[in-house]
Amino acid sequence: MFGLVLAIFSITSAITAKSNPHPLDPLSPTELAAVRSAVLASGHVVPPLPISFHYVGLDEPDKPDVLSHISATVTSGGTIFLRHAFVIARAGGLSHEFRVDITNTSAPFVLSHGIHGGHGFPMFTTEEQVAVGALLPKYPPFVQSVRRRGLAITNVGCGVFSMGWFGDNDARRLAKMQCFVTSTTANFYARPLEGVTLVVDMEAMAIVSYTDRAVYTVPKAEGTDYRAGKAGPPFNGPLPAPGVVVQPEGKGFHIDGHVVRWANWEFHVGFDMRAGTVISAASVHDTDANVWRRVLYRGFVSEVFVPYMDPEEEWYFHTFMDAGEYSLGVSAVPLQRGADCPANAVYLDGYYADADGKPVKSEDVICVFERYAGDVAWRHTEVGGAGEPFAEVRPEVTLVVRMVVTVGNYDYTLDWEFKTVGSIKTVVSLSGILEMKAINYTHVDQIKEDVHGTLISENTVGVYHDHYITYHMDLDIDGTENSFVRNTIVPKRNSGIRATGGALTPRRSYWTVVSEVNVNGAPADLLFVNPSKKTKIGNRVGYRLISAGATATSLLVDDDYPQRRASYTKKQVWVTPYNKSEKWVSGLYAEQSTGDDNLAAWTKRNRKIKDEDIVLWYTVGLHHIPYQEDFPVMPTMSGAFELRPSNFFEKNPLIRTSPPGNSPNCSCSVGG
Ligand SMILES: *[C@@H]1O[C@H](CO)[C@@H](O)[C@H](O)[C@H]1NC(C)=O
Ligand SMILES: *[C@@H]1O[C@H](CO)[C@@H](O)[C@H](O)[C@H]1NC(C)=O
Ligand SMILES: *[C@@H]1O[C@H](CO)[C@@H](O)[C@H](O)[C@H]1NC(C)=O
Ligand SMILES: *[C@@H]1O[C@H](CO)[C@@H](O)[C@H](O)[C@H]1NC(C)=O
Ligand SMILES: [Cu+2]
Repeated sequence: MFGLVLAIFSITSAITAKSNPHPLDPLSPTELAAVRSAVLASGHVVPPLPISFHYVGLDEPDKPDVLSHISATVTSGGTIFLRHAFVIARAGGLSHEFRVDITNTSAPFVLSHGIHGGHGFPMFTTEEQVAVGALLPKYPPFVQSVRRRGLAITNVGCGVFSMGWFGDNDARRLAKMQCFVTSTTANFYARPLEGVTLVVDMEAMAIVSYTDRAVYTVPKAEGTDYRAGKAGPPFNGPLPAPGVVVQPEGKGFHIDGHVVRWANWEFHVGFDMRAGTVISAASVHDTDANVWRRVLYRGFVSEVFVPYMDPEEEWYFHTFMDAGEYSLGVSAVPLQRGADCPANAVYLDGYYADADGKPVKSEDVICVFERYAGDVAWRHTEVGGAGEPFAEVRPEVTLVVRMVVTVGNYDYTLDWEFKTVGSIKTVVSLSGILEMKAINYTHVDQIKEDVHGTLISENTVGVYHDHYITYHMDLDIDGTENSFVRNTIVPKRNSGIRATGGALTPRRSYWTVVSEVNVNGAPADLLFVNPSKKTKIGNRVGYRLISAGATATSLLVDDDYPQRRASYTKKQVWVTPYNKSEKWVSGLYAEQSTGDDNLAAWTKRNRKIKDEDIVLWYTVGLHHIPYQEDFPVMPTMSGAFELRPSNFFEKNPLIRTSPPGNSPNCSCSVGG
């Protein structure tokens, strides 16, 4: 949510050469290095002008080319693709955009160069957040404020808080800084130096304004540290160690480069600095027809918007865009083996560019594992038929691709779960530490005014806030041209169904389904259908969207500034025609954005979405009212949605899954 950066990064020395990458493969360390040298050699930014790289990522080939590659690889070796990168770098107070050809990494060159003329700025770099923090101990008014609170400057640390946009025309790249007492507990978020706010110029690396509005008691350190060995005793009795996973026949999936094959699924796993995990070209095998059928062209988290509900001076601007301001990929952390992922997981690394443009390896940032949680995919026990009673049961085994992103205090676990029934389920789980406000109150009875949160400990308020995790889901249901259909459930009064004899049957009411192409309205199934593909008995081939909790939408007024920047959070579902450059729901330049380049602004063009290549934008939304159990660390809360085949297969595809027969002790399948 904000970056108090204490991380240490390892710079890769080992360079992995790869001869023929998949067109959607993320940039390799060699390619990242080639991008850097091409940009520096281009002459667009002449040394000694300092340049900092804020985004470097794959500029993927056009969709028809990628699709023809994917179908070509099935039969032949596939074509060799031009490899292009997209770069946003800051130099001379400007945001430079480069497109770089890195097909031959020994001879990379800049294809195009431009300067961003609109509102907003690229994501912060880790390095500038560290550098700006180093200014504070040398700033006399701040040293004075720290002393006034009876603290030593060495015991205080500050974080960079994006400051949003509140209608001003200041063209500078600014940020705010707020501070914490970092000594005596690892949980410095619980010990804010409330009342002190600095404004820093990220370009000039200078403090431009300073406020020490009021002194508040710093909450005590006792009881805040959550590290094992610091938090106890007493403890509950030990739980059995997790990760007891028995796979006597080995793993059921294969990873070839970035392509994962498992059960009836095949898909590509990529990594992007801004989005984190990118799932591409997911196809499901139709066993009856013996063909691979496309489902999802590209899916990723496009933005995580987190507005706080405290309008006071130190808090009103806490309206973070974690992807567009802090980078989810850069914030992805090494997964802890056997704890973040089970013992049977396989780990993948990610690579991104640091501020100097050099490749950074992020080790073990993605894990892939088969999950069996003791649940059932389908079952039936037959006792009523002829012959012996019998049971048929198929256990639910799924494949999970996981990343954990720690943006300052918050930890987001982002899962993509593939199911043999043909579903893709997306789960986001929130944990970590609340943003806390220091207050002089120690008991609820002392509070007479709205403190904009819950008193969760003495002198500590957990401030009300929202989380909006918006996914970009370019669905290609059995082909590119899809339509969005709403199967609305309509209650009816029985006024026409008559029994023999002419009188109405005794039923007074029922509900039925009306199909329409419309996004708003009553309870409904939302479907993505391929109008040119029908099942044998004539139903339109489709997938439906199932929300699994976390359906909050924004309650801010339309003309509130954070709401203008994230105006798309008023609706949970948006559908747009595919446009390669519309990836970032909050706009390409989200930091200090004004909302003129977000999803809601694009849709004003009123483009056709019927029988087109369409994209679903889905927001998992949570209103977060803190409770005392959220202190000193938060137990996990989750939100999810699922895309499930709906008249896509001729029948339940699980009929084609065999019972777990090779397990010697299993008696799950008797009879037939
Ligand atoms: C790549 O560039 C290098 C350096 O210019 C050149 O020697 C080499 O032949 C190029 N390779 C290909 C495949 O074009
Ligand atoms: C909070 O308490 C401290 C210590 O008693 C006091 O100095 C300060 O003025 C109080 N702050 C407010 C805003 O009341
Ligand atoms: C694609 O999106 C960009 C950015 O929103 C826009 O400038 C461009 O006009 C769009 N292209 C089409 C064909 O709609
Ligand atoms: C299978 O059954 C045998 C005999 O009852 C037992 O020793 C063994 O532990 C069982 N294996 C599993 C995986 O449950
Ligand atoms: Cu929260």
